[in-house]
Amino acid sequence: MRRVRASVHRLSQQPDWYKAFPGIHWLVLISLTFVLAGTAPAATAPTLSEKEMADAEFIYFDRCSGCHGALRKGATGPNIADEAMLKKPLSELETTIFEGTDAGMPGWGRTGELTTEESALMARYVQIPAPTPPEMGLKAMKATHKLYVPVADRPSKPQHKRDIENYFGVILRDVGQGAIIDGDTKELVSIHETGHAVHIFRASATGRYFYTIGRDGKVTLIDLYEKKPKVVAESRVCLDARSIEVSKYKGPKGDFVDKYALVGCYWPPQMVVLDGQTLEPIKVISTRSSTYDTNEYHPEPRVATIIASHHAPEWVVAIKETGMVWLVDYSDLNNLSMTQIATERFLHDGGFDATGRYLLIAANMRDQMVVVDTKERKFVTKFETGTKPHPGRGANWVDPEYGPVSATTHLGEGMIVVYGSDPEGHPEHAWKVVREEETGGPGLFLKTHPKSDYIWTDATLSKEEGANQQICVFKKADFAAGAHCWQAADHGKVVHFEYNKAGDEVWAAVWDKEGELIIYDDKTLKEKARIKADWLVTPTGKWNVYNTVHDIY
Ligand code: DHE
Repeated sequence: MRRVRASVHRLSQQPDWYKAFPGIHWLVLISLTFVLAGTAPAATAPTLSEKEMADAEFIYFDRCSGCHGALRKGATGPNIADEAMLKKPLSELETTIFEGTDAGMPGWGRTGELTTEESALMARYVQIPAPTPPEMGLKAMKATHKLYVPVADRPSKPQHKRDIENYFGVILRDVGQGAIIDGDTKELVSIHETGHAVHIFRASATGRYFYTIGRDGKVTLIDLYEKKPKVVAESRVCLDARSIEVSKYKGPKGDFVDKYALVGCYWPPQMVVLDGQTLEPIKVISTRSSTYDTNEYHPEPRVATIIASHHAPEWVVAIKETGMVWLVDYSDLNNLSMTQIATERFLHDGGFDATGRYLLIAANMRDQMVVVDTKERKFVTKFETGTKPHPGRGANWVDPEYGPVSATTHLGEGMIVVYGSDPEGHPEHAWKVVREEETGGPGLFLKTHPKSDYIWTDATLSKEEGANQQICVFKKADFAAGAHCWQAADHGKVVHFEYNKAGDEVWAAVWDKEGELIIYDDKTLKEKARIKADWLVTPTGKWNVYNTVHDIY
């Protein structure tokens, strides 16, 4: 078996945001001053050269801050502030960083992403105080805004014969690019520069555009009407980001379809409203606030999943560290109103039930799923599943015994947990765990389709040799029979699934420098096609336009 090669992204190729915000560099000096002035928390705090500090800061932003937070206060990963890390021997920290943990932390050295020297550097880095990254306000965001094609100059209908609704947007993670593939012909249609370690695509409510968000906060708007899809606008609105969503509401309170986009930042802790057609940044909403339970101020509440309500002109926004779900009303941005719903910490990813009314979000550090009613606009309940639930958008189907159900996989254990999600028709099972079965190992995503007989699960985080290259499916009609698994690849890690528009094909990615997309027939589970190409570098997430517009999962 081949091992995952070192990430394509080298330290010498720092992303634009790193160069564009020289404030990052003063952090180096401040941190060094702390250490040299002897104000570091203990005499044993290591010292780092300016270069080591710059390298470590970059690696931390790139690989660690997503789980541990820019200020290292913890979320999906534990608090790794310097005070606690100084109590641990350097050798133990090095091993953890290199090998990973059973709780779901990747072995950065084991998987080839960090060298032994880089793992050792990061062990020393976490023993010194966390530098605070700079802020970013509207003026700085507007300076990055580029409108390549004004709305009036865009075509009024598709300039090609392809079926846009069966386009797939595919993340090419380590090269910061997004590919668009024709789901009918499996041809590459276009490739776009979408930002450092680009995270997700979302289709606009009309399906005409794809929006992408890079981890560096770069947003792109890709027009699918063009003969070859074209980036018509871009902006950079955060230093660290994961989520984006559009406004979808059309109703008595107005027509907001594709009027706005909302970007959720990890740093600075804020969300940013942009014009949905031009990506001009309009409004910054800070998330600095207090935790739902202890009511203590948190300096870094990050924006996790965002999903547009179908019932009101609102975005449902998960505020990770405070455990609050904010309903952000976009109908009057000057007189902004928000409803803040107390749920559970630390919120991460989620999606709707089959009716589009209830939002199910993982509070993964509390091993719980929380349920929010977007029609009544209130908290419903929360319940335990397994170790660190991670549903992605989730999966909804009708169980022969329990009626409509939804499910999640887990970062911390190889288990799929199924719960009732039909409080009207099957109140006795609603929001209660009704089934659980072993998967191929700790995983990230599951997916199904209303027309499918199966639920697909990955085991991307499994540490067992080869297990992270497996796919396991469960039969809806006979779930208790357990998983049917097979080896889908002999290199890299298999991750994330998406259906085609017709709902009869499933696409999975082989996450590797020499990446692949495997396409299965959903009825026979047989491989139909395998896309291999030199442009297919580290593919991960993938989104079909039709399914994304209609919240089908
Ligand atoms: Fe993701 C969704 C955050 C690592 C692939 N990821 C999300 C969302 C958040 C998030 C908040 C929900 C967005 C939304 O709904 O608007 N992801 C994070 C992290 O903080 C984390 C754990 C660590 C990090 O440093 O970024 C992380 N994510 C990863 C990966 O390593 C993955 C597997 C590969 C990659 O490309 O980076 C990855 N995340 C995804 C995918 C989705 C996602 C494919 C969307 C799932 C969907 O079906 O819509």
